[in-house]
Amino acid sequence: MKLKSLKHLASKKTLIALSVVGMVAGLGAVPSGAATKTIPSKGLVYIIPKDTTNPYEVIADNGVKAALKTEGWKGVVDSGTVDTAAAQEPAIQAAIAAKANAIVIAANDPKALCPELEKARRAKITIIGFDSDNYCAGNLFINQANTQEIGASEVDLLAGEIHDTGQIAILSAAATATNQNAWIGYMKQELTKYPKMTLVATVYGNDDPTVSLTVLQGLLTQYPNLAGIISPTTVGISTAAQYLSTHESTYSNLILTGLGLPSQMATYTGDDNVKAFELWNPFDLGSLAGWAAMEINSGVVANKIGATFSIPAKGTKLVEAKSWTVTKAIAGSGDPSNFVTLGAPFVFTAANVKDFNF
Ligand code: RAM
Repeated sequence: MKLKSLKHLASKKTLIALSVVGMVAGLGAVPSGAATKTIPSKGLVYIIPKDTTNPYEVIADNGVKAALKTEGWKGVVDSGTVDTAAAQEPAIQAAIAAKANAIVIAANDPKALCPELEKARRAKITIIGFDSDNYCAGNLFINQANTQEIGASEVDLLAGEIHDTGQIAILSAAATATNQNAWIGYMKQELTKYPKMTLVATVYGNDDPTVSLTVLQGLLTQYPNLAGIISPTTVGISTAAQYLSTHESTYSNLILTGLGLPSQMATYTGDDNVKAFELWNPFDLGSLAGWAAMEINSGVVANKIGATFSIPAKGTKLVEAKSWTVTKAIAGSGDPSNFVTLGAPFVFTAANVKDFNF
């Protein structure tokens, strides 16, 4: 498998996240001495992405559904079409009405959904956050990769490409998005290592391609000397890559990086503007969240610090056994959830971007 030859930017870990594509085995840890519990043969999980149209979210949702299907469970995807907390509330209410076993949710706001999620929790629904965390009681967040590492490595990537110098900007998603805001916080921290790089603006495209394009154009007009843009969202980076590729002569000195789907970025990677970007496999993120929903809901694993999820290597496509331990969020991050972290962010370049089908 080609994936195994990829090296992580900083820690040189292999692409574990991608090596578990098609994960079909269960998370099997059982606390020693405890009565063995198993996942019942049916269950219902509401999958609530940031919105139902974002291709990244669709892949992640499919990962959740695939995990659920393995055990005979059903996944219902329900959310709005804009990235707001209000657009997600009806889906939480629907999960309660349907007596779902669990909700797997990518929150558009860290706290605004807590009143509705609290109602769900009181109705004995297991709450699993994925992609973008909620700061609500009883939550377990399935993090795609170490939050600090994601933010810092994007800055390091860009710094290497612009020789640590120049004006830079961030093209983000929704202004309230927990994940983007957490990454941006760590980007700012990392930028203190690069005194000749100046963050001049952060703009928000709401994970809507049209809005992303409008705010990008505003940015380019206002800051004609930008050396780099970091877009920590697949919608933002793909919109920017497309725009810059059609205006390459004007912006040939502008470098774009961030978090992108390799399938959306392949055309642009290696052109004047895009040299490298990062991501993980959103399908695997969804799979892990799906397994967590079933295992926690049925009491196989507890949502407790130190509890371990493991994937026995019994799945036909499982390349590498891996276990995940429940931890706290990074100290000082302000995130009260318990965390399970999927893997590490990976760097895609012209040399490897075509090897990936997501
Ligand atoms: C976008 C979404 C999502 C984020 C990815 C990287 O698709 O904002 O939340 O994780 O980008």
